[in-house]
Amino acid sequence: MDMELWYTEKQTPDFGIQAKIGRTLHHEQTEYQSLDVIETKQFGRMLVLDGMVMTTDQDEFVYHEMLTHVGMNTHPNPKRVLVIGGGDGGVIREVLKYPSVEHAVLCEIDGRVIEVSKEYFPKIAGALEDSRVKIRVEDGIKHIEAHPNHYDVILVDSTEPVGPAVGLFQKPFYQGIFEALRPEGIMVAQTESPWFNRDLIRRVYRDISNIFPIARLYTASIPTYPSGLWSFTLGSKGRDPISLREEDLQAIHTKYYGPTLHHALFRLPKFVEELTGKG
Ligand code: AAT
Repeated sequence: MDMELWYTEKQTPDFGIQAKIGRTLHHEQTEYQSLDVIETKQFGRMLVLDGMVMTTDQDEFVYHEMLTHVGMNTHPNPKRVLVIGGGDGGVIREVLKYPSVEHAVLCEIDGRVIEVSKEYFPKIAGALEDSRVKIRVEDGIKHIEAHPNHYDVILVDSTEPVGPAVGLFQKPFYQGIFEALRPEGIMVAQTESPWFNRDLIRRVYRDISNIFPIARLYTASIPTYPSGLWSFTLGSKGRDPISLREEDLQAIHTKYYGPTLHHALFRLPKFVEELTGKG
């Protein structure tokens, strides 16, 4: 009889997902978290931090494109871009698709995530070798404080709000991001599941709309993340992503994001729109 091995993530105390797995390719306890790379039959290699799915070979494109392109396309001329977290390099790969980008800084607290991703996820982490990329292994909160009026776009690709990522979901951090952005600056943060993290989304949306003149919430379908529906919160000092014309949007090679989707994104399902206080 063939042995079947299954990975389970308890996404809430009462609900989870399972994936049939092959080999475990890597396991270690870093200074910050446990780090695993496992082979799944359905989604290919999977990066797991503290028992939570961070990315998989098959569906990574959705998350990385959607965290990146809405903000990058809304900014008229993004030259300096900062990614906080995101040690796998997926968001950096998407950022580098814009010819205007001169510097793409990756600020990841755990250097081991970067090294292990380079080894096991070459299609995701390969972009980290590009000469426009600068890697800083440090806390995103400290990096933001040290760079006032410096960046055009800041993308927050963080773990769930536990351990070192707790501060990345709090108002002083968003205020710091506002100050680290130049005029016309835009931020986008991953903000968890509209099913399981409703209070968090409501609070982050309120904080960002109190700091930035424009705040927008949008979602994407990511099968390996809790509930499969994921949210992103955008803050802008300048342009509103809703008011872009189709000709303002750049032709970027993507698999999920595109100009038609860009405009549809802000028509939210009612139970999600409610979280913005406008539903
Ligand atoms: N690209 C998708 C993968 C991630 S990884 C998020 C990264 O944020 C982790 O590598 C973690 O080490 C890093 N991180 C956590 N706290 C900080 C901090 N304070 N400063 C810098 N980096 C930090 C995200 C997936 C999210 C969704 C999963 N369900």
